[in-house]
Amino acid sequence: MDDHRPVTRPATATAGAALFLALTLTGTACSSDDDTSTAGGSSTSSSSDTASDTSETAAGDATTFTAEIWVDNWFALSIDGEPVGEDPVPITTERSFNAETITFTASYPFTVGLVAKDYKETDSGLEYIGTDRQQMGDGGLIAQITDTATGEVVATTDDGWRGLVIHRAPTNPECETSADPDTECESEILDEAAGWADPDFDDSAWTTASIFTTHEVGTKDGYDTIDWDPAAQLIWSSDLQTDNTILWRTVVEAP
Ligand SMILES: [Ca+2]
Ligand SMILES: [Ca+2]
Repeated sequence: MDDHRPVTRPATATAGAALFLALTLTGTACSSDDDTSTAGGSSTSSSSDTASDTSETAAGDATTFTAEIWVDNWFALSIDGEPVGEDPVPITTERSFNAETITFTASYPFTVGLVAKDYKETDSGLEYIGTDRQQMGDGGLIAQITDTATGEVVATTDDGWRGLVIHRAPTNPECETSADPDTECESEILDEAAGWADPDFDDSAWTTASIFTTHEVGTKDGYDTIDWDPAAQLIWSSDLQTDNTILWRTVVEAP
């Protein structure tokens, strides 16, 4: 049931690589998959001075960070345009409410790019289609990034994050109870813009995040396993239900 995303699939072609990185928790390997990894950046080996950079120490100020992320239902994380990890639990897993920890290296300032997906069975936007649980389903995201050495929280999800909805469905929510949602539900689907997670991408036209309560999101499972900083807030677009895939960006400045 995960094959109904012909629009978004090409842009997530690095998913396999990202999964590898998540499992190895390095964020340093796998730089040969596509042009995004070489164009991206400084998360592990600075691209600004290829002649001398043989490791993160060459940059002089690279720091190791720990990202803790909980998304209803799935995410992929990039730093300066380079994939560093993704939720290893497939979005198709029922009750995919796990939290994940990803370690990466970067130098300030660095750009966080995060794809967040609420589960949908098809492009109708619905889940549990054909059962008595057929519904739109809702999303939600919270994340915090910590300097691994000092323990200082240097970034949290808040209303400063900018997002772009690239899968919205159904745009006619009354189809939620349709016996044929794949025909009757309407959607708005965009491609991921090339380089959207790169530091120099212009996100000024994207909208800032909306803040939600734990009750509104219905946090559960992995959410409760993380000691969230008080500044970390649950975010999404303005619509938890119909906005299913969102690209998120924020820039982390030196504290
Ligand atoms: Ca969901
Ligand atoms: Ca939804």
